[in-house]
Amino acid sequence: MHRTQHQQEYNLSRDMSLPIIRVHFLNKSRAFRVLWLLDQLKLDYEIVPYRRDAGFRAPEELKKHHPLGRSPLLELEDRQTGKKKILAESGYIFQYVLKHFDKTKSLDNEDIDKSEEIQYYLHYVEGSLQPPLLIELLLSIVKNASVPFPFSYFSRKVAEKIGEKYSAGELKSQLNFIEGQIAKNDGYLVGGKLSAADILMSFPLDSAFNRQFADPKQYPAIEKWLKNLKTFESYKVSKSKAEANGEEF
Ligand SMILES: N[C@@H](CCC(=O)N[C@@H](CS)C(=O)NCC(=O)O)C(=O)O
Repeated sequence: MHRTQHQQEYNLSRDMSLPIIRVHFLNKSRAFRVLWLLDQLKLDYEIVPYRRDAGFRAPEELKKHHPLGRSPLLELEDRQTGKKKILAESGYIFQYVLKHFDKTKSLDNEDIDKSEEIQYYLHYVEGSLQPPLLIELLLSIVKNASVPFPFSYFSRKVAEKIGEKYSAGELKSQLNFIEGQIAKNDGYLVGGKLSAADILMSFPLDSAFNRQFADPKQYPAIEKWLKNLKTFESYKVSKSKAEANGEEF
């Protein structure tokens, strides 16, 4: 069964009716998970690398492909006509790839309820989980900014208050929710097996721990889940491709 599934995916990657797939990949960004999604599906793709500037922003070249100039972008080029399509938004990119390139539903689920749960996470990740993380990131920049005294005292206090009143508590309740989901789904987000939801959700949760916005010891199921995800061969393959394109882990 396992072998057949791999064989089908392998054939799919050689299918010349598939478009040429290019990932517009910014270092230190959400884009890594798109590489991982494609590698897990054994799809052929090219990487177009971009480096963040000194202000940690994406370079202007990205705007040539999409007006918002954000990464990831997924470019699909029709092999016959040369017509190109650009997809933005990680959740939408995942949804598109599942629909068009995961014919065996290896990262989706045959069970309709479970498939819907996966879709839910594709929206949840950017709609609900990222906002408190972004606020925590901005507050940590304010707290660590080199501002002269006494302004530094006030800016730090304001940042701490916003954190206490909103983002830290909000993040905690979201992490508790995710912790419970993983615990009751045998170590994965949906249906006790790897799905697109795990791949997409790994980035914000890994960043939350790495940036010390949350203590992994308080979320043992999430910590174990992240460790397990990093053992997948596809994860290692994507990681080495990302490193070859300037990423530092
Ligand atoms: N909601 C978008 C967010 C895209 C986004 O903000 N990407 C960041 C990288 S993680 C980016 O390109 N930042 C560069 C910049 O804003 O200049 C998605 O899910 O793809």
